[in-house]
Amino acid sequence: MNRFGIPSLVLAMGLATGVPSVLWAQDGGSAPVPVHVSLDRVTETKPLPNGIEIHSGQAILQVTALRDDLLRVRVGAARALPEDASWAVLEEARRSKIPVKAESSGKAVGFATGKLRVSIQRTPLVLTVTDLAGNVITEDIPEHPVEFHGTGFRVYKRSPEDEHYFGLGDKPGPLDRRDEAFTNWNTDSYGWQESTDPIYKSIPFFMTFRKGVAAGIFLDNTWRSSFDFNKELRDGYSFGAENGPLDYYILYGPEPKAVLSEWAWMTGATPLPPMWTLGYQQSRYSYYPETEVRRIADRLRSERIPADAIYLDIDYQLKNRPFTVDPDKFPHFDQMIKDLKAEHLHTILITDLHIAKLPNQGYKPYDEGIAGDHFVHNPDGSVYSGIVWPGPSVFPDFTQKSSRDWWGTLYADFAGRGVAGFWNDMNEPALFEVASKTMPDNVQHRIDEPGFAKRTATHLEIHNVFGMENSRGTYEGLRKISPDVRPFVLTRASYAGGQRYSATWTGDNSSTWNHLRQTTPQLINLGLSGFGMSGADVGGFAGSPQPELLTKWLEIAAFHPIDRDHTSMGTYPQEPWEDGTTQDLNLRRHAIEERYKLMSYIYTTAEEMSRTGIPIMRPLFLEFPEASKDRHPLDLNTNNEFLMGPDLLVAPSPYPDTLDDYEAVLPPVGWYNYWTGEKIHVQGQEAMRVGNDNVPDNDLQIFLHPSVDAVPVFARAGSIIPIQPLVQSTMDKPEGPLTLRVYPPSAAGQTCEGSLYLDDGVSYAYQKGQFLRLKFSCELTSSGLIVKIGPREGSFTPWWSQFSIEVYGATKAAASASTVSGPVTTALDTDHHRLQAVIPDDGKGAELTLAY
Ligand code: NBV
Repeated sequence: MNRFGIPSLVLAMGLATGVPSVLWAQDGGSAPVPVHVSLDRVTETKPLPNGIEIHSGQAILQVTALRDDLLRVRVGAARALPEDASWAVLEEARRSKIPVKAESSGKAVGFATGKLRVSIQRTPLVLTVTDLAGNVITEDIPEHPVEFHGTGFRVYKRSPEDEHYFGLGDKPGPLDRRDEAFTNWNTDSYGWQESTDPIYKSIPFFMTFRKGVAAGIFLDNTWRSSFDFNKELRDGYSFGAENGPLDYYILYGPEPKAVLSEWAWMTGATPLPPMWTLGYQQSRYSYYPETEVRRIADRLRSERIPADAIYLDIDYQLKNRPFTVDPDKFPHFDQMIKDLKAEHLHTILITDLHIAKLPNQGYKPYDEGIAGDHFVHNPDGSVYSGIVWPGPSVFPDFTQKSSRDWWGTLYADFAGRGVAGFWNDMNEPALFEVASKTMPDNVQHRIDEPGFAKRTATHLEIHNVFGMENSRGTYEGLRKISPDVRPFVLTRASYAGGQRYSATWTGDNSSTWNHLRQTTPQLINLGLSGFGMSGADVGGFAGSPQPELLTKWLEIAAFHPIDRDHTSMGTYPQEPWEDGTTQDLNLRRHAIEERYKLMSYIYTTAEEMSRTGIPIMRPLFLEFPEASKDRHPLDLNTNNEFLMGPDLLVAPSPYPDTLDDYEAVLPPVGWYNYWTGEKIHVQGQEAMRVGNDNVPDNDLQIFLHPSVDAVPVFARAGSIIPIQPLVQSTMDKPEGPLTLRVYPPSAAGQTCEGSLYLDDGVSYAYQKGQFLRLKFSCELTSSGLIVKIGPREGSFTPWWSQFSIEVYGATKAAASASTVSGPVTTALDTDHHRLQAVIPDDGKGAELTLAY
């Protein structure tokens, strides 16, 4: 056996003969199953209007073009292609077709789209995809043809040494997946570490990036799958699964953002989140009784820690039974939710999927579920039960639409009582008292789903998609219960495409500096896998953080998509006012306040994500794919930096527990210190142009001195960032003007841009035009700066009536300032390196001309 469980003898036979080989085994006397199929040469070709079909003996390989930049490859071992169905890829995307131009030569056959060229060499069979500029996007390895062994398969691709790999969901470890190997099998991983694999999610999608050219590969297979980047073969990567369809997609950039937009086109983008979910969230396992929840809420307000949500973990329930409330611990549950709402705090409840097995006890989720036959079965047809928090429990059959729909109805009661969000934990699914930590492999699920053939499937096939379908049931149920309210669902397990239904977090991390450090690669890779609404337990789940660690974590997480402080049972209290000096409290508060001041910017970024699939938290190479000399991903030089949205670069120390100076990389566009407003002077940088071969790598680096005070943040030269007056909750109306921080570009003639998106933050009225979109720009001239604000788009009326325009990098007072209505007064603030002018906003747009 080699490391993928393939018998070596079989492998050797297939490789040695060089002909398509098929060995047959009898599967318990029923249909024969090919034990070894190797697609090593083309025996027949069939052009298709949208691609090509190839036969290699019994095996069929079909490559089709869904778009000019998106291909699908399906392979069947024995005369038939796998079922054309998917949990991840939207029906419209799978049905999409474009006509292609067939191409053939003596040696190869293939086709071309408007952006890609597909070539299949006849002997040995090698599939190569190049772009029209000749860049190889992906290429089979001739010595390692696509092979099936029994029910499993493996695909090998060439891996040039300067190619890098990103994505694969929440897997811990470095940002670049190169030189690592991974398994997909959703696993409850309390206390996971940097080397733990697998953990909670399976997202078999990764992005390749080489010399500024990005592409994506998605293996649409829910069985246990594995990915190997340069471990088995130094110059190759491979992917495979132990069963199920060989069905993969090739996404072409060349810009990495284009790959993400295609991914969103295929699998859906993160929906526009309710604005309050971008606020600070307070959690722990568990706040109870009711008086404790009220104490936390009151303390958040009295300490003036801005916050939008409080979580109730499992202990609010009666004997851990989902969809119940313990009346002793929470005697006035409904009133408590109302009171929290009056304090502008939303309540989020955990609702695990394991339903207590309580026959004849009037427990509605069990009784209804049994009556409707909604729980998964044992092979003998009886209802499967296993032990989780409530004791013996049964599990909804989420791959059956009717059962998902029923699950969704369970939320009507809590939603009606004012609960604002729901948390789906333990949905790998996690089971107690069994070595596998999950259901037995032979548990029977029913697939009864539009687009799929109706059939039963074993747990082996459904396991990795179970959590996603759980969150889907929750999300779709909430959509029906309150059609005009945007749901908030937080899931722990998921599969590719799960971002359509739910936000996620990185599970049970630990209160260590290394885990804080780990948040950057992990959240970036989640974003590159589609999950742009994600967070890590701030302060760490397992254990209790040192005071400085909690402070630093809150400082950094203020720039993460989700900012939720959460900790385990039995740990020291971890709220921002706990365990630390007054200075710690002030710094923690200040970090959260900054997030609230940035809310318009964060929300604008979230709206962009909902349209384009570009995540809130971004690696540097996503915005600056051409920035380094040899066009390698800039992030490989940085360790811990990330971008929040397009314009803010956050540069925490790679070793946050040390006091040593460290190097940060600033992409060559010019930057301002976000905190002080000062222009950063990097030698030679202002003259640099992105994509210029003369970019000297070492000049992109600056040295930073770590300090507990704040994490270094830089604003991109050429950006305009909206800042709003501080509020204590997104439900508060900000008082005062909307500030536009203008960070001028580096040279006269250059421009800057920015935008703002706003709506009511909670409903779908924006889909009927009730939104506000503003576009900002500026132009640096030889005599000053012109700032332009476009007219309002959409019918939503904002809270402000004035703009406060702050131009950064200013060193002297303006000689003159005016709008079309006449001269404007300006003020120079040398401490903050800015010139400020306040102008009215009548909704029609404005132009401020500054001379200095
Ligand atoms: O529900 C309790 C916890 C929860 O706080 C945590 O965030 C989850 O990841 N849950 C796991 C169950 C067991 C924790 C040991």
